[in-house]
Amino acid sequence: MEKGGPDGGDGGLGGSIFVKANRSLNTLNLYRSLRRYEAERGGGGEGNQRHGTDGADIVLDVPLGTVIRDADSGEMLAELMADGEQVCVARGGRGGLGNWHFRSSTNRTPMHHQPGEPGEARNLELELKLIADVGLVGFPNAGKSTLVSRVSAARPKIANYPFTTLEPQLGVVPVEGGNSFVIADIPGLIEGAAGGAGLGIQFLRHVERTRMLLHMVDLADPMEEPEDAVRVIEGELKAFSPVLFEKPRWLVGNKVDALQDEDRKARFEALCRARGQEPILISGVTGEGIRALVFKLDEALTAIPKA
Ligand SMILES: Nc1nc2c(ncn2[C@@H]2O[C@H](COP(=O)(O)OP(=O)(O)OP(=O)(O)O)[C@@H](O)[C@H]2O)c(=O)[nH]1
Ligand SMILES: [Mg+2]
Repeated sequence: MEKGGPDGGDGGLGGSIFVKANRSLNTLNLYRSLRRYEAERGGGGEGNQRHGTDGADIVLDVPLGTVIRDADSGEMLAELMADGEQVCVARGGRGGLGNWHFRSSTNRTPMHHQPGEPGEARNLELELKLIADVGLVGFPNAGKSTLVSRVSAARPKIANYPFTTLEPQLGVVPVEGGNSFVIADIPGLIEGAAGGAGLGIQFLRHVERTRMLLHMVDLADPMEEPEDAVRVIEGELKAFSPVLFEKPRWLVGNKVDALQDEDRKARFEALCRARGQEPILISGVTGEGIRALVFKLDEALTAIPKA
């Protein structure tokens, strides 16, 4: 300052990084490609007592159900469950104090300043746990995605070969009368999935918190016996988690429009009855039995508390 001391203003705050739950998202795909985020630096203080501008924050939107961990320590930082919920994952640095800051009645020409402090930097791991009410399990090609496309607005890929579904997908199922519930389509399981066969069972963690499971059994496949479908899938569920295995689970016989062999259907019905379950027979293609299934699910869900 002319005829005075230094007049440097304080530096601005560095921007912080937040992670925020946004209900309109349903994947973390964005973070597969863009992996590094840096919030804006705080502006430097300037002469004439000018305060530096604060750096802008960054908000990373993620779907509900995202679990955030420190990738280095493994510590869980947050689990974002509600729309708009957010957590600061890296705090911006503090701006430095300019020499103007240190003026006083006894020191009108302060020559010192205090440097700012760097912001936090950390490696994060984001994991999406879908929060669905109903999870679909079954062999590949059983018709899981077809059912989801039939009962919800979700449009999972459907094709006549195994492992069409490579990523879990959610659908919201409207129920007549105004209710709705969320169904989760996951990749098919095969024998040995727990040991890594096929796509493995890592996708089962996406249905860990569902309230119940539907196990789709293809009744039209001449190569597939309903007894095997039940035994194999149950084995894999058990290997993955006893909690998952204990969830309410209904067998659903699919493709009744294309039965090759009535006997297979009869054996499926017997299997259901032996478990104390009323047989559920549907066709994802013609829609047979689906309205009734949605009603039954809605009714059952009202009696099962949310996880
Ligand atoms: N005839 C008949 N075909 C069906 C029915 N449901 C599904 N399909 C057919 O079965 C094939 C597999 O259907 P998807 O819905 O992709 O099966 P998925 O269980 O999701 O299979 P993955 O994703 O590979 O595990 C497709 O060709 C469907 O058109 C049905 O009710 N009747
Ligand atoms: Mg599928």
